[in-house]
Amino acid sequence: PRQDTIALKHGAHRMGNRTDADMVRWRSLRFGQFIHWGLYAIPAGEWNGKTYNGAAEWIRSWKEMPHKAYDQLYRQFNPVNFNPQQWAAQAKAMGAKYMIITTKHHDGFCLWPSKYSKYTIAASPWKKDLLGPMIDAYNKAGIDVHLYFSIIDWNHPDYRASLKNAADSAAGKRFQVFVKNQLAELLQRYPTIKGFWFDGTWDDSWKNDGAFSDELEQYLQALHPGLVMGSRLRADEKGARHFDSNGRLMGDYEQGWERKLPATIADVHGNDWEAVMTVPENQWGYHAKWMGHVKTVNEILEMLVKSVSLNGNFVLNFGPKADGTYRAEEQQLAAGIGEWMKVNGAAVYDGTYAGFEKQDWGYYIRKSGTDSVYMVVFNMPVSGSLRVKLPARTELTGVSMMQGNVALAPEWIGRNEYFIHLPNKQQESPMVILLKTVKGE
Ligand code: FHN
Repeated sequence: PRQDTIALKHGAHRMGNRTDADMVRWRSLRFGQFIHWGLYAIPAGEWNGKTYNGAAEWIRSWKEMPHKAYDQLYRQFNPVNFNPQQWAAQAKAMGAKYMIITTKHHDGFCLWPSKYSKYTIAASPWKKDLLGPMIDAYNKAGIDVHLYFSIIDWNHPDYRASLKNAADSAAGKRFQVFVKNQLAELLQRYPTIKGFWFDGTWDDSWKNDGAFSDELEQYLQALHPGLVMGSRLRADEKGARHFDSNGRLMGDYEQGWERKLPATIADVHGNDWEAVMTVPENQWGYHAKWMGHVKTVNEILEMLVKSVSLNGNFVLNFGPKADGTYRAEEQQLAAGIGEWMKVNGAAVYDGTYAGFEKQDWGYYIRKSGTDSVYMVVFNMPVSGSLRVKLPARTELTGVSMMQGNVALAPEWIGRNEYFIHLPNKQQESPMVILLKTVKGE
């Protein structure tokens, strides 16, 4: 093992990935749904007749939107069409195995009736808890739930981006107690949750107190053993985030892949990781007018498959409307992804890096710990012949198409290389071919 050069008290505490059952489960799920839902769904990217192109959930920070006006929106939040069973059924049909919900975004509004804040769902016309019914419905559908929690809190009087004097430091200490209380409250109220998804940890006040985030991580683990928490929570004592000052990952998985994916397996350094993706370019909360490119089913599937082929999880974001329903584009996308997953999902769940030489037609995914390797074809060659190059001392013992379970006869073309000639070169969605291999002498 590599020697650390810098002595750290609050750096990484573990070498390599977690191997316990909770983490093995998280890793096997591979496909998640992200939900950004909160007061920002009311203005939906528009204020006073003007459309704001930035992320809808950031509208409070738009100079033309007065904070006072935003902070009154809770008086209108009344999702009368919220149907948690329908939400969970849509996610399940899409093939998602876990879900991450914004309990509190940067605006500070809580979707649960927190006893530590007045700025919660309890004060809205809806009055009742939103998180509890949502978590129950998802769990009943067999979907794990993780809780998104923003450290940045635009509503809390004690939140400071930086601590400039003694009064700020005192406020900062009170704020830390508040954060700890809210997180313990969430664990106590919703004991089935599998992890926290922290965000808004980039301000100096947070980065410069590595001891606190370290202690917080350990505190939460002790309250709820097995909890999965990514690398956004902590900073080391030198202010390094995600990776400590020795380059070691802090937290259970690398959480820096936002709206981007690693290019090759070398980019993930053997760590667990997760990517989170928006449907348009950069909208998380509901925006009434999506501008620019909107990702298609096949584009999303390629990102999912690529992530799994590089040992990662992929999480697709949804931004429900203020009334509790989903926009048509998101419903159609979820249904389209689900159609493909129904036939081909076996290639995704419990998938890992295959260790085969990458080919231009697409991605290999190995079913964890087995000799089954899936080829997921996104770029069909004009020839219709897919080249497969096996690692040394590996033999191909079976080739079949997932759709219809049709056996195919590979052509040996020399050394460890084969062609798989496809009967039908047309494809409207990614084709999956299952290879059975054995290790020879
Ligand atoms: O500022 C937020 C943003 O609104 C959104 O929640 C994303 C999700 O990963 N996180 C932050 C930006 O990194």
